Amino acid sequence: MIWNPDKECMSREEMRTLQGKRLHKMVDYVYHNVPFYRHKLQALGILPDDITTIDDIRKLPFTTKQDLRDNYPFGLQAAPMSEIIRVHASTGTTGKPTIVGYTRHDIGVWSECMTRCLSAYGVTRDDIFSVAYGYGLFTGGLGAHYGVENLGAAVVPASTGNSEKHCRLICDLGITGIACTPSYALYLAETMERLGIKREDIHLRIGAFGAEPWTENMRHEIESRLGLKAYNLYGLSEIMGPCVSYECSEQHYSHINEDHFFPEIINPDTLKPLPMGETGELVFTTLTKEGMPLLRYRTKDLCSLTDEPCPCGRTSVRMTPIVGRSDDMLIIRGINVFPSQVESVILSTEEFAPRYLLVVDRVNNLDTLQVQVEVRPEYFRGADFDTLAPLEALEKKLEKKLKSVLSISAKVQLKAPGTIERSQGKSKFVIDKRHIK
Ligand code: DLL
Repeated sequence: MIWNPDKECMSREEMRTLQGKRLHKMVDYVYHNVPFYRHKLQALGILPDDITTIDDIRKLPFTTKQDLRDNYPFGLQAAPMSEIIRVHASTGTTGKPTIVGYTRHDIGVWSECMTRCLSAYGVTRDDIFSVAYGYGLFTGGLGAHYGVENLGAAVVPASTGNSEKHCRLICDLGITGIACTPSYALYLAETMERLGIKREDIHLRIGAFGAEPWTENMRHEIESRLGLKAYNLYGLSEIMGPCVSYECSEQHYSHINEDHFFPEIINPDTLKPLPMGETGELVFTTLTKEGMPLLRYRTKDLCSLTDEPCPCGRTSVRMTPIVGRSDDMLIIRGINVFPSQVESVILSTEEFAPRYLLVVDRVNNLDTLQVQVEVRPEYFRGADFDTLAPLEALEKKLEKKLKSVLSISAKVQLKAPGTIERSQGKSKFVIDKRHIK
């Protein structure tokens, strides 16, 4: 079902007119409420009245994750704190998270956009829908939750962890829909098999999967093991959370809620906009956000856009699946991890040399992270490296620190000085064995 045909099926001209009006309002709003943007616009000699159509967006400056970091925690917030009713956080590149504040209006827009996604997947008021994204600072849990409630289906806030109990509930309550990362869906399938729950015992029919890249092969595997139809759900905290784009029944790319989030594709090196169909970095401008509006935010996600009509009747621009990143961010168990975060933890611990290697793998459908790191020669005494108790304590110390910074567990493997391979050219800090691209 199309939840909001007025917006989802607007003619292209109407949509562009609406986007132009909203962009003008947005630029005026940030000019008067966010000194960071006022200074940037002033430096470019741009006044809000210079922005009248959506094509004028190309005159505006870009915003990066570094800008968010430099203005931590609330520097890019436009609304006064008295208007903020929710705060989420996402991973920063070196430890400081990105903080996003939402006004009541923002939470309303988020719920509406998330409801459009669920509706496109075929969720109805009769469904019992389990949300198994993490609840908390991560936007996945509460973001999906509000959409399900707004649609009128029954939400089961399962969150992550406690997988056995969750599997039993799926079976006992006759849960019909689920939202989680695609890798967690496979893990749940495996848990059910272990518990002896068969496909005939469960009634799942729809899955809303995202927060990490996934392939057609994964889609087929999830669908055949859980007996449901698996749909893509895309989003990012800086722009809103889950709800930015969604697949319809055609499952041919994801419709963008572009009356709220205006997409562009740029060449990440020249920053020049690319035409429809060309792959580059996805950039979003929020058109209606009050809490932390962003102009031309560089997502670092690589994909392309199409405005060809979709047989489903929606007229919105669609994005292809994410084919990679223009930075080195990894997504491990749905959590964003930057090698630079690991590096900053290592460098803040005097026993370690700045020589490390991250090994990411997928074991029984769960992502694993191993951090190999060299111990400084002065801390590395003796020949039999592996059996030295003080080094074990050191290992545990680093694991604890990494867990608190990354929010996921990493297995640390200490290495003797000089044993992590030095490369001739570019240093290789990450080995990703998962083959999900
Ligand atoms: O992952 C929001 C979300 C929650 C989306 C639940 C979908 C479902 P962040 O933690 O800020 O927000 O991470 C955003 O995750 O820039 C992409 O690199 C990646 N990502 C999110 N959805 C998808 C997807 C949430 N469907 C970053 N396919 C984004 C591929 C995705 N990558």
